[in-house]
Amino acid sequence: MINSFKANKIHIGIFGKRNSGKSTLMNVMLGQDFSIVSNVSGTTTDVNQKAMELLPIGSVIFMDTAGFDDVDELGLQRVEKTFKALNRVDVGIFVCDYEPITEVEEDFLKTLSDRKIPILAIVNKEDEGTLDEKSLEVIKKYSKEVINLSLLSDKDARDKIKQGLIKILPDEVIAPNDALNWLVEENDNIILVIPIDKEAPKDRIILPQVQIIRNILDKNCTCMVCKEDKLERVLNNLKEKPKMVITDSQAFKSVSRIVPDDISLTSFSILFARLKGDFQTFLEGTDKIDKLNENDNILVCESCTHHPIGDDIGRVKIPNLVQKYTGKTLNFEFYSGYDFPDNIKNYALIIHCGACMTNRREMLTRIMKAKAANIPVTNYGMVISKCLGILDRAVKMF
Ligand SMILES: Nc1nc2c(ncn2[C@@H]2O[C@H](COP(=O)(O)OP(=O)(O)OP(=O)(O)O)[C@@H](O)[C@H]2O)c(=O)[nH]1
Ligand code: SF4
Ligand SMILES: [Mg+2]
Repeated sequence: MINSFKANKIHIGIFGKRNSGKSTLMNVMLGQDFSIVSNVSGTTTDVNQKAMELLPIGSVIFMDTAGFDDVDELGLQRVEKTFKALNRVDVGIFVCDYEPITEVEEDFLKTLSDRKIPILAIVNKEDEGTLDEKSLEVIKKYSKEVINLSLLSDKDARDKIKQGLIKILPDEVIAPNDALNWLVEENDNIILVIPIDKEAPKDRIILPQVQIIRNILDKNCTCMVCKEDKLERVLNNLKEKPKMVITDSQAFKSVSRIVPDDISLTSFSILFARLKGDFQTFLEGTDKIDKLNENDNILVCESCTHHPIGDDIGRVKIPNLVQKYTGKTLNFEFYSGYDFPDNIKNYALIIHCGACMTNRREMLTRIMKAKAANIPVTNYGMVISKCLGILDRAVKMF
């Protein structure tokens, strides 16, 4: 399953004139000495690429390239390779320093822009000098975002670049709308379990469930929908084993008893953790529940002011579940709305809602704020599964 993710990695090309700091940037992002860095102009002679999991954005491939201003015969061949790399990139990081922008640099920016490749411009070596206003204007003309920094001395360089990427990545790259990607194949049967209790909205089913049904149909799979008390009957009546069962988190415990171990089982909110946030970050954040201390402060955060399936999941059910699971008394604070609180440093954990009313870019910005403050963050679905002791099963298929 994991291998099939490769084709879908976000390709990030690093471009710039020789010695601007491209390889340094690559190493900063990778957190390791991968590309050779030196003050000799033209050190990188080929396209060096490396895949990584760039939390919270997802799977990416960074591509370090040779400077596009190389001039001798061999240099021109290198430049050709750099230009060829443009065919593979989803987004370009343009690296320059404080020296005035040259014609070659402007031409390259124009090429990226003509090809509709979003540009994040990094004006590097801030420790040594500042770029003139005229050059800055040229860069701004072509770039979606410009960041001044020093890759060598700025400790936050990596986070600043990640934030820049979150801002400029195209919607379809940063927020795929297919929650079932890589999980099902054509003709698979999928069962959805939707409890209709007093909290369910009248005469309709909620947006995340509708979206999953649409995803199932788009994949030419078959979708069966039932309440939890009918699940056993549906399973018994099926001639073919279903590929997966997806349940509302609140029914997870009873559903997990009914669904045999050889059938994948997960919840709507865990599927949405991939679409609206970052699965890995949330999974790591969930670990914090085991390390909570008495009286720790926990922020329960909802992206909108109204929850369509009753207002007590965040305020009552999650706090009760976490306290019962940990056996500790914890202080829960609640926040709902389109903004995110500025001061989060006093929280031991942030538990976020499924974020169905917001987009992934917004969620990633929140995750980055939490990461910058070193606060673990997770979501409702993962917390519920964890506290019910079924998280391992719910995430097994990913
Ligand atoms: N002062 C200063 N020097 C930097 C900074 N970032 C990179 N350098 C230095 O600039 C030089 C070139 O860095 P590289 O990362 O090799 O640059 P490059 O763009 O990959 O160069 P080529 O591969 O030759 O095209 C090295 O000596 C780096 O240490 C910075 O923020 N400040
Ligand atoms: S955005 Fe959050 S709080 Fe609002 S309906 Fe969706 S899951 Fe509930
Ligand atoms: Mg280099």
